[in-house]
Parts: sequence; C-alpha cells; structure tokens
Amino acid sequence: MIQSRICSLLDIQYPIIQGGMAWVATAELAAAVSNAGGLGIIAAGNAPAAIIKNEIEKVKKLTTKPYGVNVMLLSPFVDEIMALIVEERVPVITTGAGNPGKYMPTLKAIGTKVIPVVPSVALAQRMERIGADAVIAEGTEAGGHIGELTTMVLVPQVADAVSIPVIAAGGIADGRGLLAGLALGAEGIQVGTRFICAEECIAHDRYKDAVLKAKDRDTVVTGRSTGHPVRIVKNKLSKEFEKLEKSGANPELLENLGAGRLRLSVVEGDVDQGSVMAGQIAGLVKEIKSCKEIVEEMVEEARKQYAAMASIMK
Ligand code: TUI
Repeated sequence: MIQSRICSLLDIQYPIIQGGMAWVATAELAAAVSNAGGLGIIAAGNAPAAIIKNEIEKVKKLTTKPYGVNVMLLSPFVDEIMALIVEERVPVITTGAGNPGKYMPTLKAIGTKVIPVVPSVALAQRMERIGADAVIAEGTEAGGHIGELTTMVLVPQVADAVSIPVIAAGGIADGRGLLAGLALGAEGIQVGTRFICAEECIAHDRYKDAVLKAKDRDTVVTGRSTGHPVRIVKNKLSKEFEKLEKSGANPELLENLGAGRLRLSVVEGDVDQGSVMAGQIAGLVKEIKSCKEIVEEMVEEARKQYAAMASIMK
C-alpha cells in the first residue's frame, strides 16, 4: 500500500492514474489498470456519447474496481459526454484542454469526483475554488496537448498553492518518476506513455513499436502557432507540420492537416502519416508488459529508490 489522499479519495490501492489518451485509452486498458490497483481511465477524446457509453458498459463487465472517464473539453461532443457521465454516474472524471467550470455544479451534485488537468498555478487555484477534488499538474514533457511549464517546476508550485491533493504528470514512466512526483509534493501520479506499451492496450502494434523505438530526443511539439501545441513522435507528419509552420501557414490549414491523424496511427497503424502522440519519457519505455507488471514494478522500484535515497541522505 501507498497511503495518500488520492488512494482514499478514489478508493484505489496505488496512487497511479492512467492518462486519458484518445483512441488508446479504451475499456480494455482502463479495466486492466484498475484491476492492477490503479485508476483506469476511458478517454472520450472527440468521440460521440454513444461510443463512450459502450466503453463504459464494457469496463463495468471487465472490472468491479473504480474507473474514470477523461473528458477532452475541446471536443464537439463535450455536452453530450458530460450528460452521459451524469446518466451513468461515472465515479471519477479527469478533464483536459480547458476549464470544466461550467459542468462542476452538476457533477458535484451527483458525487462524481472531478480532477482537472492544469498547466498553471492560477488554473489549479481556480479549480480548487470551484470544487475540484484534486488536480493533475501536467508538465510539458507529456504527450499530446501540452502546457509550457515542466513537471519539475509546475508540481511543487501547484502543491504549495492548493490544499486539495495534487497528481504529478508528464515524464513519469517508472518507480523513480513515482517517487520524484511524491518528492515534489504530489500525492499521486498520472502515467500515459508507459501504458501505451501495455499488453492490454489496443493501440496498433506499429504505434507501440514507434514508442518503444523512440529515444530521448525523438518527440517534437507541433501546432504552437495554432495555439494548440501537441507533442508527437517525429515522423513524416511532424516534418510536414514543421515546414508549414516555418513558412507561416495559416492556423486553419494546420488544424485541417491534423484532423483524423491520431486515429490513422492508433487504429490503422500508419505511423508515417499519422499523429503518434507520446511524451518525452518514451525513450525510457523498452518493453511491452501487462498493466499489473507495470504498476507493481513501478511501486516496487519506488520503494527501492526510496531506501537508496534514505541511505544517501543519512
Ligand atoms: O488534454 C491533454 N492532452 C491531449 S488532448 C488531445 S486531443 C487534441 N488534439 C489536438 C488539439 C488539441 C487537443 C491530445 N492530448 N492533456 C491535458 C492538458 N490540459 N494539457 C494541457 C491542458 C490545459 C491547457 C489549458 C488545461 C487547461 C487549460 O486552460 C485553458 C483555460 O481555459 O484556462
């Protein structure tokens, strides 16, 4: 057991929350993470409510443990996804890419725990004020849509600024990362990239291989000029983006270039033309393992690292 407010808040064994990765985080992955003692998350991404309703039904068959849904606030279906969450009494939601404030009163009224991803101290404080149960402080090392600050500087500043529990995210894929998150003042961690390479993850094998092969400097940030910076593994698509952004292409053209590209890589396995979202920690991910192995090894390694550090600090 790791005792933290995140474990009691979410009724889970280990304070390890799976990242909400569109197309990747289906019921299969979410159930496997929850069964391993963490909190599995179904990502709603840009999907309509009917698809996510099916995933929720599936996850309930695959696990009796708590699970969550990640709501991507830029989705055109965000209102119907929130209505589904209320209808299904989803125990926990995480949110990304925006401010969930307008949904908060309804969610609080039915007892859904709301955990927004925040890229700054100001947003963390705002979320606490309107009733968030915890916040995920996600650094720019993370994959997908990102903020500007690193995990190292964001987590301790958020932890000092709020009283609700903080979950560290961005750049965490092993036990050292878990311990580091706790050392920075977080009470739990969110892990995305490591779980892409889980046995139970339904992402295409070529997507998983691209993450396994990626080295430390193999991710790049595209879309800064559109106001939606997204970290992906370098490939033909990222080079095309780079070229267009350098030439001052208009943001609409760039947004259009990105449309449908995540599905292309995760589902079709086109890792040249598709968007291979992953964090900078992809360089540390070397093997496909089960969620149970990933979670248990992470906790075991954190304990060993803690003991090693204690002996250095004496
Ligand atoms: O949301 C993510 N990661 C994502 S979402 C996504 S889908 C997408 N694709 C293309 C463009 C945009 C999205 C892929 N990966 N992570 C959580 C996260 N949230 N990172 C940063 C933020 C964030 C940014 C600004 C949260 C709140 C925010 O505040 C804006 C405001 O309204 O104050």
